[in-house]
Amino acid sequence: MPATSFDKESIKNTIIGKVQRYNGLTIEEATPQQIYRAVASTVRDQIMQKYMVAREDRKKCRQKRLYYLSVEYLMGRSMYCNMLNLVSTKEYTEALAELGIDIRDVLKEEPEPGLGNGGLGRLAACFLDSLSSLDLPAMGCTIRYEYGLFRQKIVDGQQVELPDSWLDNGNAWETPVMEDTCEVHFGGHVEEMTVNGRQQYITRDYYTVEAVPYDMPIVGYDTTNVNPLRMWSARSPKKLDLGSFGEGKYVQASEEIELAEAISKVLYPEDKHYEGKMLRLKQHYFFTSATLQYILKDFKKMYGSDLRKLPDKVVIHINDTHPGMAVPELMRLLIDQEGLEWDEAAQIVRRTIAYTNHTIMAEALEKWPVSMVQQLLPRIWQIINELNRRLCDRLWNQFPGDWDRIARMAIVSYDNVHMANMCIAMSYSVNGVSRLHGEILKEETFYDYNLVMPEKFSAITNGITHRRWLLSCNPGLTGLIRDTIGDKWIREPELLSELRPYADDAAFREAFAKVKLQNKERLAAMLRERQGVDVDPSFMFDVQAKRLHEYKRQMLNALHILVLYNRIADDPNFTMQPRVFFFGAKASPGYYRAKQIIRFICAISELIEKHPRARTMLKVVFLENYDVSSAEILIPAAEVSEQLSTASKEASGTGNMKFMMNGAVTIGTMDGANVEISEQVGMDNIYIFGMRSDTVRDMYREHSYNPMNIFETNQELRKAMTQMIDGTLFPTNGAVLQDLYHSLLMGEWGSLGDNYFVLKDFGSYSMAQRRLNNDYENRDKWLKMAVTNTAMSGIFSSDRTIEEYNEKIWHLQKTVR
Ligand code: 26Q
Repeated sequence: MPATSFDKESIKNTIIGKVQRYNGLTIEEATPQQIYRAVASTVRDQIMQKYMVAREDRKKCRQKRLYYLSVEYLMGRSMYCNMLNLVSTKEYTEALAELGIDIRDVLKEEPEPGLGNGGLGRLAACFLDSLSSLDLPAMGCTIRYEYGLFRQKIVDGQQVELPDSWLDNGNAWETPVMEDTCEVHFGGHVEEMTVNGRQQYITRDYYTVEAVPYDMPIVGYDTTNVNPLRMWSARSPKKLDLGSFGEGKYVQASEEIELAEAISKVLYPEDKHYEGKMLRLKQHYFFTSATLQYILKDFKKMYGSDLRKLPDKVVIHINDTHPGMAVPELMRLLIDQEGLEWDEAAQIVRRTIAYTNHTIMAEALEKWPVSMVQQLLPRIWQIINELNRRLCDRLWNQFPGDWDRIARMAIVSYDNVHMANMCIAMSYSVNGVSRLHGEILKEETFYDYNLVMPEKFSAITNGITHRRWLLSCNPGLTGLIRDTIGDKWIREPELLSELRPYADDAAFREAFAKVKLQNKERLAAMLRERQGVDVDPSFMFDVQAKRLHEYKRQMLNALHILVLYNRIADDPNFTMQPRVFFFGAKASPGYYRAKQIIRFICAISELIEKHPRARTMLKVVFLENYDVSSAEILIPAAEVSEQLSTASKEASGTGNMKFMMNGAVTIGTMDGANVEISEQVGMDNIYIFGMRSDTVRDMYREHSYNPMNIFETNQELRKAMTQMIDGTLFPTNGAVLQDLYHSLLMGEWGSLGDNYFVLKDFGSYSMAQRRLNNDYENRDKWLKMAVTNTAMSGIFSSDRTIEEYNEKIWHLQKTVR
């Protein structure tokens, strides 16, 4: 094995040399960005050595390979995790220190690739880390958006969106792979003809977009295994020629180029809200087609031209339905390019593709207007139509006359292509992301499919990489755990449970509390620097950080804070544990109500600041631009984790796991993975409140819920809600939150309002908060709970998740060397 770990001296010399060669400068003269680039390049050299070994291993072992397709990969910064996985953090930290550089200043220079919205994208990133660390052969595939998720600023208590141009200084980790550039075709029309007795389909008058791949190496923890993340960038095949300039066609030519390149320009900021936008469909097909072309090319190079062996050597996993065009695209390539018959091709597809569902929210289930698919992808449309015809034939035989059922299960119905139905019908595995979510998929969302093909359905609970979400982001706690139980848990995170007995060890608890306090101070310093806000680290730190959505119920939290404020303001004798409530949340720019909720939170924050006594016990901080990097500071500082989704709505949640692992205690509903968290820690170490998911589903079915009944009986809640519109929060304009207020009390389409049961669950939430507040006063009791949470979090490592996917779905062999 080649020497891949650098010692301190060689790291120092390499960095000095690179700054000299790249910039012609000494270390003292170089800017922080120049130093960052030199260090990144040094780390990359080390990874590239391993990458070469990994590619040789792959050629030798000829194992099956996983392609994980996702329109989002929320990677976060790479430098520190790469050092960690190279087991070189100490060497780099010391080498830089000897050059007079604080490693933290270097790390800050890295722009964060925010190529995702939230949970689904971050899950894909955790999966890559675990795949590499577990020596499994895989390639991540996505779009190389020039602009990631918008950067958020709060101006006058409102969200303002700014573009995220993360590529301005280049991306230190990627390499273009020009030789794998391929063409993706759009539009045109299909001509049918018979050639040598076989029906052929040729598309004419299409336009071409080139797909250029950029690979980012993902190194595993203490292994030579490196897997690429392949990011496809769109490029026009047209080059600006000066001739056309003279003919006055310059503008037209440059417009065409821009249209092609628009495909990978920007990530859509909508999370769980479907809109049939042409450009989005182009994005999805663009990266899926490029990926599939590459998969077949690589397969043929490695294993020859017998594509019937594809399912033995390739598994294509689609992260939700967004890459679902992989189904008809693989059919197209197998039939039109490789000359297979329909049935053969369909069988290969059904043995190669696996699908994960991430949401049951009806408005997020992807469907595309037939007219759009027809126009943009005429051959793909033919294939989808034929898939649908054959599926409906089969269903008709099985359920003669049952039109309703067939319409629910059809790929094409009511002039739309239903992506989930296509993915279920044409894949060999459909999985949910927590036990509860898996059950709901079978019992409700995909009830009919589960009846017909129950063997496909499973549930695999999500996970998070403990390397980023504990080792890297919480060095204090990592050090304490190492000193206490050694470091076997780093490879086998479930061994964190060896910490459990230490919950009863007073000295350990104090050490644990000391680490938490340091992390709170670190967060306080960041807030002072970034937002000019002062928080007192002796307050309890309570955090709700996730995308802004009505179903996640930031409203429940906000209304409760307003109730606490009123208790203080109305009763001079009222006291409580001083607490800071942190919110981190981006709202989709077009989601009016979500933006109103941000205004509500910011207005409560101001109201409290104006009250001299409330201010001594209560504070609300809206953390701007919540992203992976700020999560890495925020989560280790949290003592309370707010997981408030309406039961049945949050498929899993993964933030809940990150908080737990870092010793925060959860207050939450029995939803998604909260259910399994409560089983791990036991009901004494979590605050569960609210309706259970079966009750929620019954209430929806019965249309019987009327929030007005609660509004009329709960005085505290009524007062807080009234303050939304009576000028308390917005003295000059009482109407600001009118719509939000009304949404809680008045409904539309058969609902009587409050679609997510905020009022219904308020009483139970408020009681749970009361218990939590009292328990926090008992320091020993609280710390025992916190320690227990960290100790029982090992099962939520994405290493466990990936092992489960591999056992149940992928069946990959670990690389041996
Ligand atoms: C699709 C088509 C058109 C427009 C938008 C979309 C779209 C985009 C993003 C639909 C859904 C998403 C994102 C979904 C998501 O992040 N789901 C979360 O996935 C996590 C990982 O499994 C779970 O933990 C969360 O519970 C779930 O909400």
